[in-house]
Amino acid sequence: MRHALLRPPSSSFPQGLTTAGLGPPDLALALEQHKRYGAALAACDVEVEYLEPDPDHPDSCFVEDPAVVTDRGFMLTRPGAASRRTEVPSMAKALARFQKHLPAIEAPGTVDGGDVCQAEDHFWIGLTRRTNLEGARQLGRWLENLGFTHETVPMDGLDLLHLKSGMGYLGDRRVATVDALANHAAFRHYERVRVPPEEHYAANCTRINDCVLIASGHPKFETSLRSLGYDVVTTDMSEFEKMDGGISCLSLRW
Ligand code: CIR
Repeated sequence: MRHALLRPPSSSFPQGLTTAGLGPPDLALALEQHKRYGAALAACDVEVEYLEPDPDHPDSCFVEDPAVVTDRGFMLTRPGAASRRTEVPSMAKALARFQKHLPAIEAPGTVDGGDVCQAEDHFWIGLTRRTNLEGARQLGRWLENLGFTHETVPMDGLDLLHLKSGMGYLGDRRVATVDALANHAAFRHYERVRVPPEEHYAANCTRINDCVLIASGHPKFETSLRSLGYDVVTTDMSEFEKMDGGISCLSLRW
């Protein structure tokens, strides 16, 4: 992994979508945390590029959702939340420098990048309120053409915004998961690393080169990862958690 694309939160960040019930975010602190997040990625040996803040789109710092990026190609999504669909044109502009023709999920399909998790040559696609079956079908066809395999992970009845709100791929055929996803058939061939219920927010973790990036303040999960030999990098995410965002959503990485 060499590149990461980030977009700082803008003045409208506190008006974004949220179900967290944790109160309004502090914008100045969010900007500080975003800077530290970028520095954490750079410490994991990734070149970090910043897009301009976009006050017309309060959720636009969650750059993971309007695109799916792989080392074989990029695709634009069609986010499940109507207020986020107009984030796609500016993401298209940002990614056009890397790939001339950008395919996109088309209506009535919807996909949020937060529902898409890569494990080597395989992709899990969460079916949630944000990603529907038609979107997963379109994404799956595109992935197959690039030589990847894929499967859907139905998430009815689970209290999770996105697939990656409850799990993260750690590399080495290991998946960090909350209990609600741990026994899902999709992960049966992988070693599961349990994220304890009181630390469930940390399940949205991401492997970057030799590091695993997790939200700070989750000591049990951090200890499990360290005992497996991972180089754990922590960063404070409190203001993004208030807006339902986790570690993976703040960057596109490839
Ligand atoms: C939303 O509801 O769309 C944003 N407030 C949070 C998106 C988080 N994105 C992600 O987990 N990939």
